[in-house]
Amino acid sequence: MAIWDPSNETMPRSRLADLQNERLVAVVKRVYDKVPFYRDRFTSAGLTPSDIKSVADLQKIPFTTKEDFRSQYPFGLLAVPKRDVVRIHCSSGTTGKPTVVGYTRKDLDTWSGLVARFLAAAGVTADDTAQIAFGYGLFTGGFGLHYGLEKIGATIVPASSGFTERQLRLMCDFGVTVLICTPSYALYLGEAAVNMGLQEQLKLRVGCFGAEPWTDLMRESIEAKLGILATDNYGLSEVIGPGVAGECTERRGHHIFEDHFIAEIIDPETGQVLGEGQTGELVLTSLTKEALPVLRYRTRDLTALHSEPCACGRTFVRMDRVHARSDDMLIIRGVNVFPSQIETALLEVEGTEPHYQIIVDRAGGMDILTIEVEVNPELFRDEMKAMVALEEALLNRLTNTIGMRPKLRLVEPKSIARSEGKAKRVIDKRKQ
Ligand code: DLL
Repeated sequence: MAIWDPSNETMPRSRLADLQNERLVAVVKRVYDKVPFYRDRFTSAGLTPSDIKSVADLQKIPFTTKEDFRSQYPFGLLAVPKRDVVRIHCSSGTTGKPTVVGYTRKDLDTWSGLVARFLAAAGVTADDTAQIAFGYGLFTGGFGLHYGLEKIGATIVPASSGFTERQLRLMCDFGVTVLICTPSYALYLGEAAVNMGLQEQLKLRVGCFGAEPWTDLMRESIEAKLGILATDNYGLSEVIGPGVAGECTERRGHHIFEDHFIAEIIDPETGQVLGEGQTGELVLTSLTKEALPVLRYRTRDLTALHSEPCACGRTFVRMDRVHARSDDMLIIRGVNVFPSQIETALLEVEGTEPHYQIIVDRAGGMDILTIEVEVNPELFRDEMKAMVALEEALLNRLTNTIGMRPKLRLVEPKSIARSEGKAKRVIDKRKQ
């Protein structure tokens, strides 16, 4: 059976179960043989690959976490020799060290096929002109969507992120019909289109958005401003990038591409596997990745699974759209940011106190990250020059650590409210 086969999407559940069993047994054997990390994990759990005979045995396998990626930085989780890796991508980690993922040539083909699947499910065809306004770089969004669209045969406008006026100009001039970006940027583009009086000139019909949570209200607003059907797709670097799951035009949850990934839902506190329809943390096992297969990866994303048939005919289970996480990771303009990264960066620069607050807000559809930090009393009394130097040093350190330039406010000693219990470091006004 082909590694990427769109007909798999409608296969009977019994055949899918056989395929998953076969692929799981093979991937377990491969990681045990090729990745010392997994061999050690299996040994510590008293397991050998022969203990995993089918998906029914999956729960015996220990979880893999983002911390494991960090401890194996950069290439410890590779299951192939480095010379077989043809691409590397990253996502930000908890301490400034990114999570590194690698792809073989075959992985890139599998990946583009998976992205093509959700694009096709959203109604994208070879007749479309698609503008990619995701950043092209270490983030999996730009390149991931690019090659998926090539597989579909759409005409690609690789605009990358930013330069909003130019984005809109290109869309009007080239008759762009499909927009690819984060939902927050889509909203921003929509608002800019209204302000620039360009709505009538836009030919957009479909949006394929992902990489961050968004509400139904936001969806309605994007659709009204851009005149499109807005669809959602889900993925994460550690598992492959975009292309883990996506909505069909029914938009009743994301179909998970189960011929390539096994999905489980666990209680984030106990690790206990939960039943259908119960909300918990999504755990994913990759079945076909060559360079970097993952077993039972804890995504930290909260969702629930549903297996009743979908009107579109796809037999894959659906997951609810993701609105929350079980850890403190923030997603700001599509970039993953952990409060602990910010704290580390702040404390590395001399002249600050360990009292700070992280404020995330949204204005004109754009996320705004502001960090307030107390300056130490001597410096605060000092002349202005020292404060300017401190501000510059902090901004550089923060930008390097989290991958975006925040707004910074240096505030007087003792001006940030002290708490008697857990400090409330993050104020996410987007949720209020
Ligand atoms: O965001 C991959 C991606 C790119 C998905 C483009 C879709 C489109 P990471 O940077 O590793 O990868 O971030 C993964 O982003 O664990 C979720 O918390 C969040 N996320 C991704 N898609 C969605 C979505 C890419 N549709 C993390 N809804 C994940 C809500 C999402 N959250």
